[in-house]
Amino acid sequence: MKSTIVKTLMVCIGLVTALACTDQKKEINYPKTDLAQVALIPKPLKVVPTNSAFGLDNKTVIFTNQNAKGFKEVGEFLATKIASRLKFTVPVNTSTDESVERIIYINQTDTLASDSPEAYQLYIKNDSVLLNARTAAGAFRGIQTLRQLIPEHSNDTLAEQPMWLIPTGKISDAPNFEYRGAMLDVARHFFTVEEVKKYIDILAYYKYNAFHMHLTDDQGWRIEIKSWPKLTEVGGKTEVGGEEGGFYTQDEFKDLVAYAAERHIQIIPEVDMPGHTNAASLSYPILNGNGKALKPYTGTRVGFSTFDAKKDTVYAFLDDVIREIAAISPSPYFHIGGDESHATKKNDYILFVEKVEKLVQKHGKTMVGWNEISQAKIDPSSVNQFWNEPHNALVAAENGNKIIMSPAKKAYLDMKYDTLSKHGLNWAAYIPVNDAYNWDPETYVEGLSKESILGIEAPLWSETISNSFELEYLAFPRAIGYAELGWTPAAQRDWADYKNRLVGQVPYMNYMDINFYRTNLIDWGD
Ligand code: TNX
Repeated sequence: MKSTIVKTLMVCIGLVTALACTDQKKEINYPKTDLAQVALIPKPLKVVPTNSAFGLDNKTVIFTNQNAKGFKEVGEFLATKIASRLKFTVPVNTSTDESVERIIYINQTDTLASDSPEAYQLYIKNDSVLLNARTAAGAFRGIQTLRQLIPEHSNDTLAEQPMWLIPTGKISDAPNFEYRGAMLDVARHFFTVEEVKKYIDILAYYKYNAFHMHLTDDQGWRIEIKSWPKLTEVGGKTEVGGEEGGFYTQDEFKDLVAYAAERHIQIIPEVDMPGHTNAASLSYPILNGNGKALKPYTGTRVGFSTFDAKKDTVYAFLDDVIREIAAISPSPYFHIGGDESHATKKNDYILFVEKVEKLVQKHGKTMVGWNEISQAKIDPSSVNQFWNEPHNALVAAENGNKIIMSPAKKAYLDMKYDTLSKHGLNWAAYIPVNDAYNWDPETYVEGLSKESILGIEAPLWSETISNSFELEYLAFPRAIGYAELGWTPAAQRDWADYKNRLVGQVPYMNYMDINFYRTNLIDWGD
């Protein structure tokens, strides 16, 4: 059998476009299934159904390209997900078992039409699935599509053991934007490592590739800084509403980074400054620049705190903070916040952003900041995150900066759905599920060209939420729609079609125990 597998593999690799891999032991008369009818989100670029099925069962094996970096791990990730959901083991690169009947082959190739590192192609035939990708990240996106193609129920009549029928055909896919992010504010309320991991796992299923963590704010400092220990000893002990807060040790943060990296998601750390810094100044009063007495803050107002932009100690402190975080953060980006610094004089704000940009660069990172940073003279390589002032985004684009699109009126996951919403704010808008989907990041800011847009990010501020249950109520299903806005070009997006595909996510959301908001804009079929 070993030689048969090798032969099958060689045929698969050699003849990717032909009908290969027909090393079948017994003919299975597969029922018709239609690849074009599966509820895939984000919608792939191109789907060509061939109206038969691949039977996924315990006689399936996974093989991956062995010398391409990260491909084996992608195969193992798929096997783990199959094992936990379908309750059988699929060997990866090891099987010599006589009973092997079908193969999933994950192959590195440089010949895809799209040059995106996340592009992939899936060829699904009766006896083989061939996934071609340029990089492991592309292969990882491809296996999310494959996971979504596995039906909820098995067919128990075709073979002795249950078989999950995956429709045959060809999918060619690549993302519209290179940056597809979600942000979680762990400062207003602390979220545990396990809670954050669950969110990341769901985001990965919808092909997100960036997770931005808002690690510090007036109400709490959430990351251990070894050279300034009071940040967590004092600043980590509070949160909105007066509960106990919390923080991540550097080891815990590294664990989160590694968990996200396994899912080809980068974590972008944010230290918000010079405003939103009450917790830091409370820990080290020398940093304070607003001249007022410091006390722990557990309310939800913004804009009252500031670092002292004129003090050398502040920059010595930030040098340490950025150095320590950069050392455990492989993302090329470091987010400095920079929003709502209403207690900082304008000249001080400009001086501060320019000095901090240098520190970020000194530690090998590209600076990201909320749209206000374009008031300063910043390096064209820095990134501007648009949330409320189109004018600032345009100034940034003119300066050569790339923009991350997070308009509060459309993309803020902390906005209520409607007046009845149990959690959330409404200062920017009510954002029902259809409004969250029906806008175009490419045309939202008039005068901003696609070339200037790095991608889209959906921030989830946590003034009104404090655990996974509440987080999921605001994030889902809207975050699923933002995944499609980041991946699928506008011409292929359609609310009526999306609505049906969203209903198709219910089995996954139930399986993952996601507390999604059952909006009555959608017929959930129950
Ligand atoms: C504005 S958006 C903020 C946050 C709040 C959020 C609440 C931004 C850059 N700043 O400090 O949490 O509104 O929606």
